[in-house]
Amino acid sequence: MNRKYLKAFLLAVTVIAAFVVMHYGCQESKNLTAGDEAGRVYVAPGTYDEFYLFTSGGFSGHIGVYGLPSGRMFKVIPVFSQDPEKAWGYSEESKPMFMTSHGFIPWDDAHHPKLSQTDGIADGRWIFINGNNTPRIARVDLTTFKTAEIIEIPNSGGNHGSPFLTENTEYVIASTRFSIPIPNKDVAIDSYKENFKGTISFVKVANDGEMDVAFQILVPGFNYDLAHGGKGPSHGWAFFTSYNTEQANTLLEVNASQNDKDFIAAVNWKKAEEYVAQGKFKTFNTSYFRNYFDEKKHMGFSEEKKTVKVLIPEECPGLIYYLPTPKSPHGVDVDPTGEYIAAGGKLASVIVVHSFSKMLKAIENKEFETTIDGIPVLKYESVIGGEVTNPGLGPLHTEFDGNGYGYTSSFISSEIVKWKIGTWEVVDRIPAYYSIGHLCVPGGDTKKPWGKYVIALNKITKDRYLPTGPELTQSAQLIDISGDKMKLLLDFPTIGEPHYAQAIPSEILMKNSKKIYPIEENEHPYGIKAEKDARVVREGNVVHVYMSTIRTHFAPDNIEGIKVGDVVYFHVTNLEQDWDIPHGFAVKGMQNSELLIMPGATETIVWTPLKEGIYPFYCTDFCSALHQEMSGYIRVSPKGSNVAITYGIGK
Ligand code: RUQ
Ligand code: CUA
Repeated sequence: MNRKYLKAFLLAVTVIAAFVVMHYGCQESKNLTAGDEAGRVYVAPGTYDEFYLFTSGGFSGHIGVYGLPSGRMFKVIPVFSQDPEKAWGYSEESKPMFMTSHGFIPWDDAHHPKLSQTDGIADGRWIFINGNNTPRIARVDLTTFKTAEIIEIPNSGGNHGSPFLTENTEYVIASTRFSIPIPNKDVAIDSYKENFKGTISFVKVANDGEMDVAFQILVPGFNYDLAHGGKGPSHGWAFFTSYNTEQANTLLEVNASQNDKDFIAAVNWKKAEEYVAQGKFKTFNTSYFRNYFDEKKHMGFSEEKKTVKVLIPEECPGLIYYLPTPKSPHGVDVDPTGEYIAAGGKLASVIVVHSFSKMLKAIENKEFETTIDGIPVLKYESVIGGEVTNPGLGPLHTEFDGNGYGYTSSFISSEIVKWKIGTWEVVDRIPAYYSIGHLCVPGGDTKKPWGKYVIALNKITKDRYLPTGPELTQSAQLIDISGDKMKLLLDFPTIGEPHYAQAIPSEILMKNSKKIYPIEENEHPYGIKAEKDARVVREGNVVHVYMSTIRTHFAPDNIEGIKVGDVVYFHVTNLEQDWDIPHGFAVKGMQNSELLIMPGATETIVWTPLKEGIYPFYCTDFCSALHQEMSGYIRVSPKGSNVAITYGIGK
């Protein structure tokens, strides 16, 4: 080969290499606009300035939606709690969403919002949240910001350790806060040790979001607290903290704080899938409900399920291991690389960080301390990756910034502590006002955190805000983490008690936000497509009012022939096809909430008039200059009167 050819050859090699690198590089940084068939959006890690923040409402049962960095509230999404503003839990269509095996339950305690993920990165399709009290998981659609599905978790005494996710939203996971007899039965409470058990549940999420309890694992009767799915190398595993390994059933504050170490349960869910496929499960009879909202029919549906697959650890070797963890651990958080599992300890003075690779080695070498109900307990020294030794008092939860640092909330000393992964040294700390519970870094529990901020979610705000009677607001604090030193930027109050929160760049959600429901796609059985179809139909003592709204009138707006004791269904269709033009509907003396009907939707509310007379009704949402004119009258006649049904508008 002469010189000239050699040169040309080398040039060609370089060009090909550059092309390969570029191509590979592109594959690596899938950007915002790319999506797969399931509609998942990939988001390049990078810098974003604006975020949506979703906070749990705790005992309010809602999700709060805020903007970051402004801290301004945009919306309250009713999930487990009735909301008369949106008729959530009052309208006929939404009532099925509250069905459980205990009947209609219009409230729950919502703790942990969790954004759906693809490749371990939040993808903006849905946000899940747990109902802690009557065990449930909800899925909220992030195109409509509306609760789309609620599934009850069977064989559970309370759903706190939930709804954490596996890397591609294969499963939402859940663990029992309280152990109970499984199946539940009437036993003496002090037979706890003999009769009470816990469960860990894996709820399958289909491509369209539909949830289904795939299997459960029966575990010893401890209290299971929080959870996280593995990622990267630990994808395929999920981690659950437990406390009360003493199995106390009274005065837990003393009796459940005896053991020096409790456990993190490490579950190999890929192995669980194999066991299920091999038929190694027991079928338990039970009852639980799945409720979902059909966006075309504009209606919720409820179905009861009667069996669930349960795996027993003793019969499934390799399914689950216990990692000893000091003093009633609370949060369990996996770092972006998937190697480190950080445990909060409500009563601990160190943050214990387990190493996933050491755990695998310890399992391989059978470095077990003992076995509990078929679950090997690994040796503490064999799994420990490091200890952060001065994290303040009562470390609870950790999030990560993607630059090699962890941020831990310490409840008792009321601060956020920043520490370095690997050296475990504390590099910065900032006080929280006061009593911080969870904290949130945008993407801080994913493979590629967006960083920039940490949000402190505080329980107590005494002397921070104007007094509001015996109860003061809870609050969030926005802290800049872009430099070496954390900097407090802003305080803002939150609705309910924020436990956890999740944030996602606004760009991802904004463009998917739904503006209207196309009226031609409205399949509500009592919906109408045009004002001319508005009518009133009597069927015995049931009256159906097919009503329409458009700026600025109802059709019909005069209705006669209703009688005391009738059951009147108002099916109100909003014919508007413009963004942000809902109409409201309220009747004087109706023992119910208003309706707030979105453009193109139909909603139904029931009224049983108790007294004869004239009843005004009106639109509650200031929709145009003639909003005050948007009203009508219903005439109610005595029972047995012969006033015929008549209705109309403009006559
Ligand atoms: S829990 S802090 Cu559900 Cu930590 Cu509230
Ligand atoms: Cu419609 Cu006000």
